[in-house]
Amino acid sequence: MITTTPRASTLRLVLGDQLSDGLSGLDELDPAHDVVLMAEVRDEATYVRHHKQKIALTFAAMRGHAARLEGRGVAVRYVRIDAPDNSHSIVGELKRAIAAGRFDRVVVTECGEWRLAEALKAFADTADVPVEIREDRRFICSHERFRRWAADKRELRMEFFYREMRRESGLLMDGADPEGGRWNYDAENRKKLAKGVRPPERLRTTPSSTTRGAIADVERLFADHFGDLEGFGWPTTVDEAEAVLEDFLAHILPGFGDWQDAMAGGEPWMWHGLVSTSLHLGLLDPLDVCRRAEAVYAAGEAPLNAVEGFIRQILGWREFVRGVYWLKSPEYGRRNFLDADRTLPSFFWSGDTAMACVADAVETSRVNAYAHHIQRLMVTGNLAMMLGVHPDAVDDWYMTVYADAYEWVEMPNTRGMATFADGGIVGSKPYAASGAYINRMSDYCGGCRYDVKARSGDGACPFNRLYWGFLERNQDRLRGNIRLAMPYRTLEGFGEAKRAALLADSEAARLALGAVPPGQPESVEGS
Ligand code: FAD
Ligand code: DLZ
Ligand code: SF4
Repeated sequence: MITTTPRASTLRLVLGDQLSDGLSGLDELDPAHDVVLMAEVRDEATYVRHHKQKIALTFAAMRGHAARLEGRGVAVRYVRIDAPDNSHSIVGELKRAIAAGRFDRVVVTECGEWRLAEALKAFADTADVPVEIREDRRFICSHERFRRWAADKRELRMEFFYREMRRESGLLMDGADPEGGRWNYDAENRKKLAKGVRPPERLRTTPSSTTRGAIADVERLFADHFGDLEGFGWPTTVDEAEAVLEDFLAHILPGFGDWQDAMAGGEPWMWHGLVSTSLHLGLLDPLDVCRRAEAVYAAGEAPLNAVEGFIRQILGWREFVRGVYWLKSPEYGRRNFLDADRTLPSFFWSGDTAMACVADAVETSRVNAYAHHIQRLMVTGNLAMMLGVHPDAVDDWYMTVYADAYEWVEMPNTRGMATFADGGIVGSKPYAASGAYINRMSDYCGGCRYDVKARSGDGACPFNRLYWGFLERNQDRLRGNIRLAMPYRTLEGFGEAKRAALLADSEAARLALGAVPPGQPESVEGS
Protein backbone atom coordinates (compact mmCIF):
# COMPACT_ATOMS: atom_id res chain seq x y z
CA MET A 1 0.00 0.00 0.00
CA ILE A 2 2.74 2.52 -0.88
CA THR A 3 1.20 5.73 -2.19
CA THR A 4 2.86 9.07 -2.75
CA THR A 5 1.24 12.27 -3.92
CA PRO A 6 3.45 14.46 -6.11
CA ARG A 7 1.83 17.65 -4.77
CA ALA A 8 2.30 16.68 -1.12
CA SER A 9 4.06 19.27 0.95
CA THR A 10 4.47 17.82 4.44
CA LEU A 11 5.83 14.38 5.27
CA ARG A 12 4.60 13.28 8.70
CA LEU A 13 6.37 10.42 10.45
CA VAL A 14 4.26 8.20 12.71
CA LEU A 15 6.30 5.69 14.71
CA GLY A 16 5.07 2.32 15.88
CA ASP A 17 4.24 3.61 19.36
CA GLN A 18 2.59 6.83 18.15
CA LEU A 19 -0.74 5.39 17.11
CA SER A 20 -2.92 8.10 18.65
CA ASP A 21 -5.44 10.25 16.79
CA GLY A 22 -4.35 13.35 18.69
CA LEU A 23 -0.65 12.94 17.89
CA SER A 24 1.04 16.36 17.71
CA GLY A 25 2.75 15.39 14.45
CA LEU A 26 -0.68 15.14 12.80
CA ASP A 27 -1.86 18.62 13.87
CA GLU A 28 -3.01 20.61 10.82
CA LEU A 29 -2.74 17.49 8.67
CA ASP A 30 -3.95 18.31 5.18
CA PRO A 31 -5.25 15.08 3.64
CA ALA A 32 -5.16 16.63 0.19
CA HIS A 33 -1.42 17.26 0.24
CA ASP A 34 0.32 15.59 3.18
CA VAL A 35 1.70 12.08 3.41
CA VAL A 36 2.01 10.06 6.59
CA LEU A 37 5.06 7.80 6.69
CA MET A 38 4.90 4.56 8.65
CA ALA A 39 7.68 2.01 8.31
CA GLU A 40 8.23 -1.47 9.67
CA VAL A 41 12.01 -1.74 9.97
CA ARG A 42 14.46 -4.33 11.22
CA ASP A 43 16.44 -1.81 13.27
CA GLU A 44 13.49 -1.24 15.61
CA ALA A 45 12.76 -4.93 15.96
CA THR A 46 16.35 -5.97 16.59
CA TYR A 47 18.29 -3.20 18.42
CA VAL A 48 17.27 -5.48 21.23
CA ARG A 49 15.89 -8.78 20.01
CA HIS A 50 12.33 -8.06 21.11
CA HIS A 51 9.91 -10.81 22.12
CA LYS A 52 8.06 -12.08 19.06
CA GLN A 53 4.77 -10.87 20.53
CA LYS A 54 6.08 -7.33 20.88
CA ILE A 55 7.04 -7.19 17.21
CA ALA A 56 3.76 -8.78 16.07
CA LEU A 57 1.80 -6.40 18.32
CA THR A 58 3.61 -3.36 16.93
CA PHE A 59 3.25 -4.37 13.28
CA ALA A 60 -0.42 -5.35 13.69
CA ALA A 61 -1.24 -2.10 15.48
CA MET A 62 0.68 -0.05 12.87
CA ARG A 63 -1.15 -1.76 10.00
CA GLY A 64 -4.52 -1.20 11.66
CA HIS A 65 -3.73 2.45 12.32
CA ALA A 66 -2.57 3.02 8.73
CA ALA A 67 -5.80 1.48 7.44
CA ARG A 68 -7.81 3.76 9.73
CA LEU A 69 -5.96 6.85 8.48
CA GLU A 70 -6.44 5.77 4.88
CA GLY A 71 -10.13 5.25 5.61
CA ARG A 72 -10.26 8.94 6.47
CA GLY A 73 -8.69 9.90 3.19
CA VAL A 74 -5.13 10.35 4.44
CA ALA A 75 -2.30 9.26 2.10
CA VAL A 76 -0.07 6.81 3.92
CA ARG A 77 3.31 5.70 2.67
CA TYR A 78 3.37 2.38 4.48
CA VAL A 79 6.55 0.33 4.23
CA ARG A 80 6.10 -3.29 5.21
CA ILE A 81 8.86 -5.31 6.84
CA ASP A 82 9.28 -7.43 3.70
CA ALA A 83 9.10 -4.56 1.18
CA PRO A 84 12.00 -5.15 -1.26
CA ASP A 85 13.54 -1.66 -0.99
CA ASN A 86 13.09 -1.32 2.78
CA SER A 87 16.23 0.33 4.20
CA HIS A 88 15.32 -1.10 7.62
CA SER A 89 15.92 2.07 9.62
CA ILE A 90 13.57 4.93 10.44
CA VAL A 91 16.01 7.54 9.18
CA GLY A 92 16.63 5.49 6.03
CA GLU A 93 12.89 5.41 5.36
CA LEU A 94 12.59 9.16 5.93
CA LYS A 95 15.35 9.71 3.36
CA ARG A 96 13.72 7.35 0.86
CA ALA A 97 10.35 9.05 1.26
CA ILE A 98 11.90 12.50 0.75
CA ALA A 99 13.68 11.28 -2.37
CA ALA A 100 10.43 9.81 -3.71
CA GLY A 101 8.18 12.83 -3.12
CA ARG A 102 8.27 16.62 -3.18
CA PHE A 103 8.05 17.66 0.44
CA ASP A 104 8.48 21.17 1.80
CA ARG A 105 9.10 19.90 5.30
CA VAL A 106 9.04 16.91 7.62
CA VAL A 107 7.10 16.80 10.88
CA VAL A 108 7.95 14.30 13.61
CA THR A 109 6.59 13.81 17.11
CA GLU A 110 9.50 13.35 19.54
CA CYS A 111 10.16 9.68 20.14
CA GLY A 112 10.34 7.69 23.37
CA GLU A 113 13.91 6.42 23.37
CA TRP A 114 17.21 8.23 23.58
CA ARG A 115 18.97 6.29 20.80
CA LEU A 116 16.26 7.03 18.20
CA ALA A 117 15.85 10.61 19.40
CA GLU A 118 19.56 11.18 18.73
CA ALA A 119 19.27 9.61 15.27
CA LEU A 120 16.26 11.80 14.45
CA LYS A 121 18.05 14.93 15.69
CA ALA A 122 21.08 14.10 13.53
CA PHE A 123 18.75 13.59 10.57
CA ALA A 124 17.03 16.93 11.27
CA ASP A 125 20.42 18.70 11.31
CA THR A 126 21.44 17.38 7.90
CA ALA A 127 18.19 16.88 5.95
CA ASP A 128 17.59 18.81 2.73
CA VAL A 129 14.20 20.00 4.01
CA PRO A 130 13.30 21.58 7.35
CA VAL A 131 12.44 18.98 10.02
CA GLU A 132 10.21 19.95 12.91
CA ILE A 133 10.32 17.74 16.01
CA ARG A 134 7.22 18.33 18.13
CA GLU A 135 6.53 17.56 21.77
CA ASP A 136 4.69 14.32 22.55
CA ARG A 137 1.52 15.54 24.31
CA ARG A 138 0.31 12.05 25.16
CA PHE A 139 1.83 12.19 28.65
CA ILE A 140 0.24 13.90 31.62
CA CYS A 141 3.47 15.62 32.66
CA SER A 142 5.55 17.39 30.01
CA HIS A 143 9.36 17.33 30.03
CA GLU A 144 9.33 21.01 30.98
CA ARG A 145 6.95 20.39 33.90
CA PHE A 146 9.02 17.49 35.19
CA ARG A 147 12.24 19.49 34.99
CA ARG A 148 10.57 22.34 36.88
CA TRP A 149 9.41 19.93 39.58
CA ALA A 150 12.83 18.27 39.82
CA ALA A 151 14.85 21.51 39.76
CA ASP A 152 14.82 22.26 43.48
CA LYS A 153 14.71 18.68 44.80
CA ARG A 154 17.66 17.11 46.57
CA GLU A 155 16.07 13.73 45.96
CA LEU A 156 13.43 12.79 43.40
CA ARG A 157 10.71 10.86 45.17
CA MET A 158 7.74 9.50 43.24
CA GLU A 159 5.37 10.08 46.16
CA PHE A 160 5.86 13.86 46.16
CA PHE A 161 5.74 14.09 42.38
CA TYR A 162 2.51 12.09 42.46
CA ARG A 163 0.91 14.49 44.93
CA GLU A 164 1.68 17.37 42.60
CA MET A 165 0.10 15.46 39.73
CA ARG A 166 -2.98 14.72 41.86
CA ARG A 167 -3.34 18.41 42.69
CA GLU A 168 -2.84 19.51 39.09
CA SER A 169 -5.13 16.93 37.54
CA GLY A 170 -7.73 17.09 40.32
CA LEU A 171 -7.84 13.28 40.31
CA LEU A 172 -9.14 11.84 43.59
CA MET A 173 -9.12 15.26 45.24
CA ASP A 174 -11.58 16.57 47.77
CA GLY A 175 -10.96 20.28 47.38
CA ALA A 176 -7.33 20.81 48.39
CA ASP A 177 -7.17 17.47 50.21
CA PRO A 178 -6.72 13.96 48.94
CA GLU A 179 -9.91 11.93 48.71
CA GLY A 180 -10.39 9.96 51.92
CA GLY A 181 -7.78 12.04 53.78
CA ARG A 182 -4.67 10.15 52.63
CA TRP A 183 -2.58 10.38 49.49
CA ASN A 184 -1.56 6.75 49.40
CA TYR A 185 -3.33 3.56 50.46
CA ASP A 186 -0.43 1.23 49.74
CA ALA A 187 -0.38 -0.12 53.28
CA GLU A 188 -3.78 -1.74 52.57
CA ASN A 189 -2.59 -3.28 49.32
CA ARG A 190 -0.38 -6.09 50.57
CA LYS A 191 -2.73 -9.00 51.07
CA LYS A 192 -1.72 -12.53 50.23
CA LEU A 193 -4.24 -14.55 48.25
CA ALA A 194 -6.39 -16.50 50.72
CA LYS A 195 -6.64 -20.26 50.17
CA GLY A 196 -9.28 -21.07 47.57
CA VAL A 197 -9.40 -17.54 46.14
CA ARG A 198 -8.40 -17.40 42.49
CA PRO A 199 -8.21 -14.37 40.18
CA PRO A 200 -11.17 -13.78 37.84
CA GLU A 201 -11.18 -14.85 34.18
CA ARG A 202 -9.63 -12.22 31.93
CA LEU A 203 -10.76 -10.86 28.61
CA ARG A 204 -7.96 -11.55 26.15
CA THR A 205 -8.12 -10.39 22.56
CA THR A 206 -8.64 -12.93 19.78
CA PRO A 207 -6.23 -12.03 16.95
CA SER A 208 -7.96 -10.40 13.97
CA SER A 209 -6.93 -11.20 10.40
CA THR A 210 -4.56 -8.21 10.45
CA THR A 211 -2.99 -9.50 13.65
CA ARG A 212 -2.75 -13.02 12.27
CA GLY A 213 -0.92 -11.61 9.25
CA ALA A 214 1.57 -9.80 11.48
CA ILE A 215 2.03 -12.94 13.58
CA ALA A 216 2.80 -14.95 10.44
CA ASP A 217 5.35 -12.36 9.27
CA VAL A 218 7.07 -12.43 12.65
CA GLU A 219 7.14 -16.21 12.73
CA ARG A 220 8.74 -16.14 9.28
CA LEU A 221 11.20 -13.29 9.75
CA PHE A 222 12.03 -13.32 13.45
CA ALA A 223 11.82 -17.03 14.19
CA ASP A 224 14.95 -16.99 16.34
CA HIS A 225 13.67 -14.30 18.72
CA PHE A 226 12.64 -15.15 22.28
CA GLY A 227 9.06 -16.06 23.07
CA ASP A 228 5.97 -17.85 21.82
CA LEU A 229 3.31 -16.45 19.52
CA GLU A 230 0.58 -19.00 20.23
CA GLY A 231 -0.73 -17.19 23.31
CA PHE A 232 -0.91 -13.77 21.63
CA GLY A 233 -3.84 -11.89 23.16
CA TRP A 234 -2.88 -8.20 23.11
CA PRO A 235 -5.24 -5.50 21.81
CA THR A 236 -3.96 -4.02 18.55
CA THR A 237 -6.69 -1.43 17.87
CA VAL A 238 -8.42 1.28 19.88
CA ASP A 239 -11.63 -0.78 19.97
CA GLU A 240 -9.84 -3.85 21.27
CA ALA A 241 -7.95 -1.81 23.85
CA GLU A 242 -11.21 -0.20 24.98
CA ALA A 243 -12.82 -3.62 25.44
CA VAL A 244 -9.97 -4.82 27.67
CA LEU A 245 -10.05 -1.60 29.68
CA GLU A 246 -13.83 -1.75 30.11
CA ASP A 247 -13.60 -5.34 31.30
CA PHE A 248 -10.90 -4.35 33.80
CA LEU A 249 -12.84 -1.37 35.14
CA ALA A 250 -16.07 -3.33 35.50
CA HIS A 251 -14.81 -6.62 36.92
CA ILE A 252 -11.20 -6.51 38.02
CA LEU A 253 -10.43 -3.05 39.42
CA PRO A 254 -12.29 -3.64 42.74
CA GLY A 255 -9.68 -6.29 43.65
CA PHE A 256 -6.65 -4.42 42.24
CA GLY A 257 -5.71 -2.89 45.59
CA ASP A 258 -6.09 -5.81 47.95
CA TRP A 259 -4.01 -8.16 45.78
CA GLN A 260 -1.71 -5.67 44.10
CA ASP A 261 1.39 -7.32 45.60
CA ALA A 262 0.17 -10.93 45.59
CA MET A 263 1.52 -13.70 43.36
CA ALA A 264 0.15 -17.15 42.56
CA GLY A 265 1.67 -19.95 40.52
CA GLY A 266 0.13 -20.29 37.05
CA GLU A 267 -1.84 -17.05 37.45
CA PRO A 268 -0.16 -14.55 35.15
CA TRP A 269 -2.65 -11.69 35.35
CA MET A 270 -3.87 -11.59 38.97
CA TRP A 271 -5.90 -8.35 39.27
CA HIS A 272 -3.58 -6.24 37.09
CA GLY A 273 -4.85 -3.93 34.36
CA LEU A 274 -3.08 -5.35 31.27
CA VAL A 275 -3.09 -1.83 29.88
CA SER A 276 0.63 -1.02 29.55
CA THR A 277 0.95 -2.10 25.90
CA SER A 278 -2.14 -0.11 24.88
CA LEU A 279 -0.99 2.98 26.77
CA HIS A 280 2.47 2.90 25.23
CA LEU A 281 1.26 2.30 21.68
CA GLY A 282 -1.19 5.18 21.99
CA LEU A 283 -4.37 3.10 21.84
CA LEU A 284 -5.36 4.40 25.29
CA ASP A 285 -4.81 7.83 26.79
CA PRO A 286 -3.34 7.79 30.34
CA LEU A 287 -5.38 10.68 31.74
CA ASP A 288 -8.57 9.25 30.29
CA VAL A 289 -7.82 5.85 31.87
CA CYS A 290 -7.27 7.53 35.26
CA ARG A 291 -10.49 9.54 34.98
CA ARG A 292 -12.49 6.45 34.11
CA ALA A 293 -11.04 4.57 37.09
CA GLU A 294 -11.95 7.55 39.28
CA ALA A 295 -15.51 7.41 37.93
CA VAL A 296 -15.77 3.76 39.02
CA TYR A 297 -14.87 4.88 42.56
CA ALA A 298 -17.29 7.81 42.40
CA ALA A 299 -20.05 5.38 41.41
CA GLY A 300 -19.27 3.30 44.50
CA GLU A 301 -18.23 0.31 42.42
CA ALA A 302 -14.60 0.00 43.57
CA PRO A 303 -12.97 0.88 46.87
CA LEU A 304 -10.57 3.78 47.29
CA ASN A 305 -7.51 1.61 48.00
CA ALA A 306 -7.98 -0.10 44.62
CA VAL A 307 -8.64 3.02 42.58
CA GLU A 308 -5.97 5.14 44.25
CA GLY A 309 -3.46 2.31 43.82
CA PHE A 310 -4.27 1.96 40.13
CA ILE A 311 -4.23 5.70 39.42
CA ARG A 312 -0.91 6.02 41.28
CA GLN A 313 0.70 3.54 38.90
CA ILE A 314 -0.24 5.61 35.86
CA LEU A 315 -0.35 9.20 37.11
CA GLY A 316 2.55 8.61 39.50
CA TRP A 317 4.94 5.86 38.47
CA ARG A 318 4.50 5.93 34.68
CA GLU A 319 4.95 9.69 34.47
CA PHE A 320 7.72 9.74 37.09
CA VAL A 321 9.92 7.13 35.41
CA ARG A 322 9.54 8.86 32.06
CA GLY A 323 10.60 12.13 33.70
CA VAL A 324 13.63 10.49 35.30
CA TYR A 325 14.65 8.79 32.05
CA TRP A 326 14.73 12.02 30.07
CA LEU A 327 16.23 14.07 32.90
CA LYS A 328 19.12 11.67 33.42
CA SER A 329 19.77 10.14 29.99
CA PRO A 330 22.13 9.12 28.55
CA GLU A 331 24.23 8.94 31.72
CA TYR A 332 21.49 6.98 33.50
CA GLY A 333 22.02 4.00 31.19
CA ARG A 334 25.67 3.73 32.28
CA ARG A 335 24.98 3.63 36.00
CA ASN A 336 26.25 0.64 37.95
CA PHE A 337 26.27 1.83 41.55
CA LEU A 338 26.85 -1.63 43.00
CA ASP A 339 29.63 -2.48 40.49
CA ALA A 340 27.69 -5.58 39.48
CA ASP A 341 29.61 -7.60 36.90
CA ARG A 342 28.23 -11.14 36.83
CA THR A 343 26.68 -12.84 33.81
CA LEU A 344 22.94 -13.44 33.57
CA PRO A 345 22.21 -17.12 34.33
CA SER A 346 20.88 -18.99 31.31
CA PHE A 347 17.69 -20.03 33.14
CA PHE A 348 16.45 -16.45 32.72
CA TRP A 349 15.94 -17.50 29.10
CA SER A 350 15.18 -21.20 29.36
CA GLY A 351 13.17 -21.19 32.59
CA ASP A 352 15.07 -24.34 33.42
CA THR A 353 15.42 -23.86 37.16
CA ALA A 354 14.14 -25.61 40.27
CA MET A 355 13.21 -22.24 41.78
CA ALA A 356 9.42 -22.42 41.42
CA CYS A 357 8.88 -18.65 41.59
CA VAL A 358 11.54 -17.91 38.96
CA ALA A 359 10.44 -20.72 36.64
CA ASP A 360 6.87 -19.34 36.69
CA ALA A 361 8.02 -15.75 36.02
CA VAL A 362 10.16 -16.86 33.07
CA GLU A 363 7.37 -19.10 31.73
CA THR A 364 4.79 -16.29 31.67
CA SER A 365 7.36 -13.97 30.11
CA ARG A 366 7.94 -16.48 27.30
CA VAL A 367 4.30 -17.47 26.76
CA ASN A 368 2.61 -14.10 27.34
CA ALA A 369 5.39 -11.49 26.91
CA TYR A 370 4.11 -10.37 30.30
CA ALA A 371 4.80 -10.80 33.98
CA HIS A 372 3.07 -8.68 36.56
CA HIS A 373 4.88 -6.05 38.57
CA ILE A 374 5.69 -8.12 41.65
CA GLN A 375 7.16 -10.91 39.57
CA ARG A 376 9.32 -8.38 37.73
CA LEU A 377 10.38 -6.60 40.92
CA MET A 378 10.56 -9.17 43.68
CA VAL A 379 11.34 -12.36 41.77
CA THR A 380 13.49 -11.75 38.67
CA GLY A 381 14.64 -8.22 39.59
CA ASN A 382 15.46 -9.07 43.19
CA LEU A 383 17.29 -12.20 42.08
CA ALA A 384 19.33 -10.39 39.40
CA MET A 385 20.33 -7.72 41.91
CA MET A 386 21.34 -10.13 44.66
CA LEU A 387 23.27 -12.27 42.15
CA GLY A 388 25.16 -9.12 41.12
CA VAL A 389 24.31 -9.39 37.41
CA HIS A 390 25.68 -6.55 35.29
CA PRO A 391 22.91 -3.94 34.72
CA ASP A 392 23.43 -4.01 30.93
CA ALA A 393 22.54 -7.72 30.89
CA VAL A 394 19.55 -7.08 33.15
CA ASP A 395 18.32 -4.24 30.93
CA ASP A 396 18.75 -6.39 27.87
CA TRP A 397 16.67 -9.18 29.40
CA TYR A 398 13.79 -6.92 30.45
CA MET A 399 13.81 -5.11 27.10
CA THR A 400 13.71 -8.46 25.32
CA VAL A 401 11.04 -10.36 27.16
CA TYR A 402 8.09 -7.95 27.60
CA ALA A 403 5.55 -6.68 25.10
CA ASP A 404 5.43 -3.36 26.98
CA ALA A 405 9.21 -2.83 27.05
CA TYR A 406 10.32 0.63 25.97
CA GLU A 407 13.56 1.97 27.35
CA TRP A 408 11.98 5.09 28.86
CA VAL A 409 9.86 2.95 31.18
CA GLU A 410 11.97 -0.21 31.39
CA MET A 411 15.29 1.35 32.35
CA PRO A 412 14.29 3.37 35.44
CA ASN A 413 12.39 0.32 36.67
CA THR A 414 15.28 -2.06 36.07
CA ARG A 415 18.36 0.04 36.74
CA GLY A 416 16.49 2.02 39.37
CA MET A 417 13.68 0.32 41.20
CA ALA A 418 14.67 -3.33 40.86
CA THR A 419 18.47 -3.41 41.02
CA PHE A 420 19.52 -0.08 42.61
CA ALA A 421 22.13 0.35 39.87
CA ASP A 422 21.16 4.04 39.76
CA GLY A 423 22.30 4.48 43.37
CA GLY A 424 18.96 5.71 44.66
CA ILE A 425 17.45 8.03 42.04
CA VAL A 426 14.21 6.08 41.58
CA GLY A 427 14.01 4.25 44.92
CA SER A 428 15.40 5.13 48.31
CA LYS A 429 16.74 1.62 49.02
CA PRO A 430 17.33 -1.67 47.23
CA TYR A 431 14.30 -3.97 47.24
CA ALA A 432 16.48 -6.89 48.37
CA ALA A 433 14.38 -9.58 50.02
CA SER A 434 14.86 -13.14 51.18
CA GLY A 435 12.53 -16.02 50.36
CA ALA A 436 10.35 -15.07 53.35
CA TYR A 437 8.87 -12.20 51.31
CA ILE A 438 8.00 -14.44 48.37
CA ASN A 439 6.61 -17.06 50.74
CA ARG A 440 4.42 -14.44 52.43
CA MET A 441 3.04 -13.04 49.16
CA SER A 442 2.60 -16.22 47.08
CA ASP A 443 1.91 -19.94 47.00
CA TYR A 444 5.16 -20.78 45.23
CA CYS A 445 7.28 -22.09 48.07
CA GLY A 446 5.13 -25.07 49.02
CA GLY A 447 5.81 -26.68 45.65
CA CYS A 448 9.47 -25.69 45.36
CA ARG A 449 12.45 -28.03 45.60
CA TYR A 450 14.21 -25.49 47.82
CA ASP A 451 13.51 -25.00 51.51
CA VAL A 452 12.29 -21.47 52.15
CA LYS A 453 12.98 -21.83 55.88
CA ALA A 454 16.62 -22.83 55.47
CA ARG A 455 19.17 -20.03 55.44
CA SER A 456 22.21 -21.66 53.85
CA GLY A 457 23.48 -24.75 52.09
CA ASP A 458 22.56 -26.47 48.84
CA GLY A 459 18.91 -27.17 49.67
CA ALA A 460 18.16 -23.70 51.05
CA CYS A 461 16.09 -21.18 49.12
CA PRO A 462 18.59 -19.28 46.93
CA PHE A 463 16.97 -15.96 47.88
CA ASN A 464 17.89 -16.71 51.52
CA ARG A 465 21.43 -17.73 50.63
CA LEU A 466 21.94 -14.58 48.59
CA TYR A 467 20.36 -12.04 50.92
CA TRP A 468 22.98 -11.65 53.69
CA GLY A 469 25.87 -12.02 51.27
CA PHE A 470 24.40 -9.21 49.18
CA LEU A 471 24.35 -6.89 52.20
CA GLU A 472 27.83 -7.97 53.32
CA ARG A 473 29.34 -7.59 49.84
CA ASN A 474 27.86 -4.13 49.35
CA GLN A 475 28.25 -2.75 52.83
CA ASP A 476 30.57 0.09 51.79
CA ARG A 477 27.88 1.39 49.46
CA LEU A 478 24.75 0.57 51.42
CA ARG A 479 25.55 0.68 55.11
CA GLY A 480 24.94 4.42 55.30
CA ASN A 481 21.39 4.02 53.95
CA ILE A 482 19.10 4.79 56.85
CA ARG A 483 16.43 2.46 55.48
CA LEU A 484 18.85 -0.46 55.75
CA ALA A 485 19.89 0.27 59.33
CA MET A 486 17.91 -2.65 60.73
CA PRO A 487 19.24 -5.44 58.49
CA TYR A 488 22.80 -4.14 58.93
CA ARG A 489 22.35 -4.20 62.73
CA THR A 490 21.14 -7.80 62.46
CA LEU A 491 24.12 -8.66 60.25
CA GLU A 492 26.51 -7.18 62.80
CA GLY A 493 24.84 -9.20 65.53
CA PHE A 494 25.78 -12.42 63.71
CA GLY A 495 29.47 -11.96 64.55
CA GLU A 496 32.54 -12.33 62.32
CA ALA A 497 32.60 -16.08 61.80
CA LYS A 498 28.93 -16.43 60.88
CA ARG A 499 29.12 -13.44 58.56
CA ALA A 500 32.08 -14.93 56.75
CA ALA A 501 30.24 -18.24 56.41
CA LEU A 502 27.10 -16.52 55.04
CA LEU A 503 29.19 -14.56 52.54
CA ALA A 504 30.93 -17.75 51.38
CA ASP A 505 27.60 -19.57 51.05
CA SER A 506 26.11 -16.69 49.11
CA GLU A 507 29.08 -16.74 46.73
CA ALA A 508 28.64 -20.50 46.29
CA ALA A 509 24.97 -19.90 45.44
CA ARG A 510 25.87 -17.23 42.88
CA LEU A 511 28.25 -19.56 41.10
CA ALA A 512 25.94 -22.57 41.33
CA LEU A 513 23.11 -20.57 39.79
CA GLY A 514 25.29 -19.42 36.93
CA ALA A 515 26.01 -15.80 37.87
CA VAL A 516 29.72 -16.04 37.15
CA PRO A 517 32.45 -13.45 36.57
CA PRO A 518 32.69 -12.40 32.90
CA GLY A 519 34.48 -14.96 30.76
CA GLN A 520 33.97 -17.85 33.17
CA PRO A 521 31.78 -20.77 32.02
CA GLU A 522 28.42 -21.18 33.73
CA SER A 523 28.13 -24.10 36.13
CA VAL A 524 24.98 -26.19 36.51
CA GLU A 525 22.37 -25.03 39.04
CA GLY A 526 22.58 -26.84 42.32
CA SER A 527 25.96 -28.44 41.58
P1 FAD B 1 -0.90 -2.60 36.30
O1 FAD B 1 -0.31 -3.22 37.49
O2 FAD B 1 -2.32 -2.82 36.06
O3 FAD B 1 -0.62 -1.03 36.38
C1 FAD B 1 -1.33 -0.11 35.56
C2 FAD B 1 -0.38 0.71 34.72
O4 FAD B 1 0.41 1.54 35.54
C3 FAD B 1 0.58 -0.07 33.86
O5 FAD B 1 0.01 -0.47 32.67
C4 FAD B 1 1.70 0.91 33.65
O6 FAD B 1 1.45 1.74 32.56
C5 FAD B 1 1.68 1.73 34.93
N1 FAD B 1 2.72 1.26 35.84
C6 FAD B 1 2.58 0.39 36.86
N2 FAD B 1 3.75 0.25 37.51
C7 FAD B 1 4.64 1.03 36.86
C8 FAD B 1 6.01 1.30 37.03
N3 FAD B 1 6.71 0.76 38.02
N4 FAD B 1 6.60 2.13 36.17
C9 FAD B 1 5.91 2.70 35.16
N5 FAD B 1 4.60 2.49 34.94
C10 FAD B 1 3.99 1.67 35.80
N6 FAD B 1 6.44 -1.32 32.64
C11 FAD B 1 6.37 -1.12 31.32
O7 FAD B 1 5.38 -0.58 30.84
N7 FAD B 1 7.41 -1.47 30.50
C12 FAD B 1 8.52 -2.05 30.99
O8 FAD B 1 9.43 -2.37 30.22
C13 FAD B 1 8.60 -2.32 32.38
N8 FAD B 1 9.68 -2.92 32.92
C14 FAD B 1 9.72 -3.16 34.26
C15 FAD B 1 10.88 -3.74 34.79
C16 FAD B 1 10.95 -3.97 36.15
C17 FAD B 1 12.20 -4.58 36.72
C18 FAD B 1 9.88 -3.61 36.99
C19 FAD B 1 9.97 -3.85 38.45
C20 FAD B 1 8.76 -3.03 36.48
C21 FAD B 1 8.66 -2.78 35.10
N9 FAD B 1 7.53 -2.16 34.55
C22 FAD B 1 7.50 -1.93 33.20
C23 FAD B 1 6.44 -1.64 35.40
C24 FAD B 1 5.26 -2.60 35.60
O9 FAD B 1 5.72 -3.84 36.05
C25 FAD B 1 4.42 -2.75 34.34
O10 FAD B 1 4.05 -1.47 33.89
C26 FAD B 1 3.16 -3.54 34.58
O11 FAD B 1 3.50 -4.83 35.03
C27 FAD B 1 2.31 -3.60 33.32
O12 FAD B 1 1.21 -4.42 33.48
P2 FAD B 1 -0.26 -3.86 33.75
O13 FAD B 1 -0.68 -2.98 32.67
O14 FAD B 1 -1.08 -5.08 34.03
O15 FAD B 1 -0.01 -3.01 35.05
C1 DLZ C 1 8.84 -1.45 19.01
C2 DLZ C 1 8.85 -1.17 17.56
C3 DLZ C 1 9.07 -2.21 16.65
C4 DLZ C 1 9.26 -3.61 17.08
N1 DLZ C 1 9.08 -1.98 15.34
C5 DLZ C 1 8.87 -0.73 14.88
C6 DLZ C 1 8.89 -0.44 13.49
O1 DLZ C 1 9.14 -1.31 12.67
N2 DLZ C 1 8.64 0.82 13.11
C7 DLZ C 1 8.39 1.83 13.97
O2 DLZ C 1 8.14 2.95 13.55
N3 DLZ C 1 8.39 1.57 15.30
C8 DLZ C 1 8.63 0.35 15.76
N4 DLZ C 1 8.65 0.10 17.10
C9 DLZ C 1 8.49 1.24 18.01
C10 DLZ C 1 9.81 2.03 18.14
O3 DLZ C 1 10.82 1.15 18.59
C11 DLZ C 1 9.62 3.21 19.08
O4 DLZ C 1 8.97 4.21 18.39
C12 DLZ C 1 10.92 3.74 19.61
O5 DLZ C 1 11.54 2.78 20.42
C13 DLZ C 1 10.71 5.02 20.42
O6 DLZ C 1 9.89 4.78 21.54
FE1 SF4 D 1 11.25 -19.08 45.26
FE2 SF4 D 1 12.74 -19.76 47.39
FE3 SF4 D 1 10.11 -20.03 47.49
FE4 SF4 D 1 11.56 -21.63 45.93
S1 SF4 D 1 11.63 -21.51 48.16
S2 SF4 D 1 9.66 -20.61 45.38
S3 SF4 D 1 13.17 -20.26 45.26
S4 SF4 D 1 11.24 -18.11 47.27
